[in-house]
Amino acid sequence: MDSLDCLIFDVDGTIAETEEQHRLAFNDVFAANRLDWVWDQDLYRRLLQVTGGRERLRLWVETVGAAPGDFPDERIEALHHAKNARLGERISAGLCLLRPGVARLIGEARAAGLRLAVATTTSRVNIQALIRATFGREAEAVFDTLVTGEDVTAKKPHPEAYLTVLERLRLDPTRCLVLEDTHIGLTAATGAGLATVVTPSFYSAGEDFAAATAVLPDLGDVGLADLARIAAAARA
Ligand code: XBP
Repeated sequence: MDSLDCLIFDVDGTIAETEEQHRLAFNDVFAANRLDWVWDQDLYRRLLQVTGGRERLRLWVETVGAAPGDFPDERIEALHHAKNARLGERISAGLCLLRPGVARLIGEARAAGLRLAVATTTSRVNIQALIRATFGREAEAVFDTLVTGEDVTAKKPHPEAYLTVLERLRLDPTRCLVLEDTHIGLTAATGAGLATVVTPSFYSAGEDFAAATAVLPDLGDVGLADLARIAAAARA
């Protein structure tokens, strides 16, 4: 394709509305561990300002003023691991559907010879579970590279995840387009010099997307040619 070599997808909120399932999985694990914590949607929206489930949990423990020593790193790690296992069950049960247009665009991009990448701060097992449940294939077979939370030292809004995609696939940033859903993700992508289309999600609606190349309600009516035009206009 003339103006595009690669589409780079964020995961949570962009490929699918997964954040609500993350929230419910956290709550399941809190209850199973007799922790008197319930994250409602308003609270979770605020907690999402910290990317990474482990980091979010650590911030929460500090916020509630838990006794020092009650939550060493190993306990946070165990809770986070249990949350991802619970999330995996929810995803396998079909509770996370792809957002409109995502599967079609991925197919169109592949057919046109574009490369496909993921840049996410979520754990690798989560994207693997999501792609298995929704595409019936392994994530590594759908995307040319997956940069996940385990692959970076600085999570979004730091641009490292996007810079790592560019480096791994040896891409020219001006010939790529990012699909994101949050202000934090947009900051990470633009920080790497990438044009970005934002499709706001349940938890990010109303955030500041002024830095986006385009803001669209979803990808349902968007073809690859539309994305190529958006990328070309960003370069002009
Ligand atoms: C969104 C996130 C993630 C998930 C939690 O990432 O902030 O941290 O909420 O995932 P992105 P983990 O939008 O970059 O996909 O618990 O696996 O860290």
